Amino acid sequence: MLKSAVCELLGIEYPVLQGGMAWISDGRLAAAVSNGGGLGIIASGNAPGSYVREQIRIARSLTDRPIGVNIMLMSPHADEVAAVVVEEKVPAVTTGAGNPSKYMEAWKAAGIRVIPVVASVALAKLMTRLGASALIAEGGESGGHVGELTTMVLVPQVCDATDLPVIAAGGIADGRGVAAAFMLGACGVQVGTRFLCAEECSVHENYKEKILKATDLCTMVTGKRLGHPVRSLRTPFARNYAKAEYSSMPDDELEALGAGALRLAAVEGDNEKGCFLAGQAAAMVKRIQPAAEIVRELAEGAEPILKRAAEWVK
Ligand code: TUI
Repeated sequence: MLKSAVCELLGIEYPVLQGGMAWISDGRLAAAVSNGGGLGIIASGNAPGSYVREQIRIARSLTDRPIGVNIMLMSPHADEVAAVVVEEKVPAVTTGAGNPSKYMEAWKAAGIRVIPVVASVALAKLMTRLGASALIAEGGESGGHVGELTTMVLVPQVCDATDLPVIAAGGIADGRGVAAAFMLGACGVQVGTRFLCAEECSVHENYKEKILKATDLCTMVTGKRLGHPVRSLRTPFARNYAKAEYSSMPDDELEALGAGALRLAAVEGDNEKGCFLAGQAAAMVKRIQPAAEIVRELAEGAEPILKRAAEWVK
């Protein structure tokens, strides 16, 4: 059985975390992942504290196992959500799209395991110094907000920069990816895109259908001009946005073009105006299946590969 320090740290069976996907990772999905032996994570996205509290309570009504909350640091409600996780005594918090330094002391004092996403060695070192419990090294193959580096080069460099457990993310959707992440020095994985097609994922059917139909070159990155690059499916919205980005459209108009597009995709399934965030591994998602089965396939799929790896050495 695939076991590592991440299992002990978080009190979970398999070293598999479900990524916090804005508008998508709710209490129901998180509970299903945790019941399957991974760590289910509720995404705060741009939602207010009251939404996050409600989802934590929903998750707790569905599982006794640990769950986590992801705090999107660019959210106008980040301060409020940061307080909610303390009040609700959430065992683990992950952060994304920024530097969580200002919250670290309060979270640690509340006994929360803090696991920031880092996209650079500098942030990995800073988070280690400030008392993070583990780090998520997320490469640009991932969906949503992306950094510059790929998983292949980021993970080993983050492992060299810290003594903390490193969880790899970005481009991992099956046991081969999990095994590769462990080979790079990680001792856990975070997976987002594959959980879009979990039975318990409440995202709109159109979203699931697009993921199932995705092929290798189906994603693209937009938003670099405004400093927030995001990877999404190559849909009419993404193409129009990319065109606008390379036009003389003023920044505020470009910003307005993107507003609300994540909700339109996840909740309304709007094929024209929605922004369908997804990682490059979308093409590797083959079917709708229970979250627990996904967790098990990821972990168990890595086992024979890691065992066989020694055969290469003569
Ligand atoms: O956060 C994510 N993925 C996301 S957040 C999101 S919501 C959103 N909506 C509109 C525009 C942008 C985002 C959708 N997907 N992943 C974690 C992640 N964090 N990836 C990269 C980073 C990151 C990048 C730079 C973390 C820290 C960082 O450093 C900032 C600093 O100040 O040092």
